[in-house]
Amino acid sequence: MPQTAATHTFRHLKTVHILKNLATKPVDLTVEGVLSSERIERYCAQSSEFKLLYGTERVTDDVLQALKELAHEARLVEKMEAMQRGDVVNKIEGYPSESRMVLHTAMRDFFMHPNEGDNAKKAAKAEKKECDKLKDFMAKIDAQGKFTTLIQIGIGGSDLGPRALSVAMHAFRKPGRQVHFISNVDPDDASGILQQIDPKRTLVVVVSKSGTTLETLTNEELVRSRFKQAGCKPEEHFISVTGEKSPMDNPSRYLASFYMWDYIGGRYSVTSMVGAVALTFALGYDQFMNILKGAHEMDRLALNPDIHVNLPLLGAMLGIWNRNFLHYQTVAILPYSQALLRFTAHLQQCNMESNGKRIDKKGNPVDFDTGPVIWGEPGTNGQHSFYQLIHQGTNVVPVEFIGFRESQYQEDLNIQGTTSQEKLLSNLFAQSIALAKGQKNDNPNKVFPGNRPNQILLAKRLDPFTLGALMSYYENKIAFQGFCWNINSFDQEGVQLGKVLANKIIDHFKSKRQGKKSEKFPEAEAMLRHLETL
Ligand code: G6Q
Repeated sequence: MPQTAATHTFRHLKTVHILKNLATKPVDLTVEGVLSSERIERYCAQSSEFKLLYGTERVTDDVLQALKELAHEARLVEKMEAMQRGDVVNKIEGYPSESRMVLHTAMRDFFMHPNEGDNAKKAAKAEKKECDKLKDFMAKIDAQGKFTTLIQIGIGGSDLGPRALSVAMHAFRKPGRQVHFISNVDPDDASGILQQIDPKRTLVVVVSKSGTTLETLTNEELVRSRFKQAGCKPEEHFISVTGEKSPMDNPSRYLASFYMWDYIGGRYSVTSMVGAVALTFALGYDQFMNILKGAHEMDRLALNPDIHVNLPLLGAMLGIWNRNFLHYQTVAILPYSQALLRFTAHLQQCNMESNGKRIDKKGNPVDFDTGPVIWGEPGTNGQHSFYQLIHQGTNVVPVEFIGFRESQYQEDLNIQGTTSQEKLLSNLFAQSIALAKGQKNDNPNKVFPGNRPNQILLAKRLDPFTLGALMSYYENKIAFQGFCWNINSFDQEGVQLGKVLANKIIDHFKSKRQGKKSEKFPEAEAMLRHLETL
């Protein structure tokens, strides 16, 4: 059967065979002279605010050409167009599945480009309405001057992205504004935050697309009860962000409600109201708009057919080379920026929930590797921790470094001839070169094998626009990889089984407390007995 964009099996694509051959003899970066300044100059792509330096990846012109052809053969840009215009791309053909559009890109598209589909335009219009509502609401909050603090309660996609961006933008906060997050159903999470705040001066935004998530509903009740104890009326402090008509869409319980829709996946929701409320409270509306503008610029780039301009596509194909042809199992994302402290955790969800899949879009098991394990921490801290394994361990870990020319606060000091920012960047470049080139030595313990692939994404300064673009770079890169593997990157069935079992165990706890009999669940009962005998 001829391969089409809709039905292709990754392994049967023509270019896959070319790449397989090329992978039998990838360039050896440890050979004297291979990692030259010309190579670093040459293997660099630049667009928007970013440069992607990939001379330290194990690629040659032939590999790049084949990756470009693979992207073309699998019609990746066409699929990105289909996603962004609002085709139903979140589905598994022939089986019950979410069957939804995927329109997070419309959340930052108030410009309505003429070639966009009606669905995308409708979604952008609906979001514009929410943004206008939010702008008015925040103007009132600012005028009142009552609230200095905001707590966001949510989990997964309703926590990780907003938290990562909020931490990343600390340097741009309005004076006196604090933002906290509560996500874990561990009661210590809420207690730890509640100790730090004054309820009278605190807004609480409860974020749940479904309005039914156990952790979020539990934490909401816990925080509501503490607010009541402190003499505050929750309906004067609590805001909800939820799906229209969800159980949380209840005006009597909230000061205000903002909406999101089923076509916004949780992990892709930070530019919707899910992130908007906390980020606008912390940074102001205009800076939140700058995040959206940066994200939008990268979304537009993701539609460019030229792989040297379309950075997310290039990043995606380099990842496919490492994953499917050099067969590496994990990817470390290592930002040389303290502000990106929580960014890798956000990307971990985005990546692993999207591309941790074992069937294709027709429900057939795949016979190739899909999404790698994603992990990481900011440098230079990581250097004093897990870099040992990356340099000399038995597993090769491709690395994606992220760096910025300037610091955010721009408060730096020249100590012994260099600023801290220069020291930070020197470390980044040193790691990249050391991983690629390695080191020969007579003492085996001092041998660095090298050929450890890595790339550097560089920008001038991590401001709201750049952060929006950086986030969108990764979102689009992940989508391209999913398109290439022909898997559905937009559902998350894999988290269901544990959730269902947890609810059964919760019922056990309840029945025991009430002295009632409950459904038999011997494995869980045995575990609970261990708990009781502690
Ligand atoms: C993300 C997932 C998941 C989700 C949370 C919270 O893509 O769907 O992480 O965001 O389970 O869900 P609610 O927003 O519905 O509470």
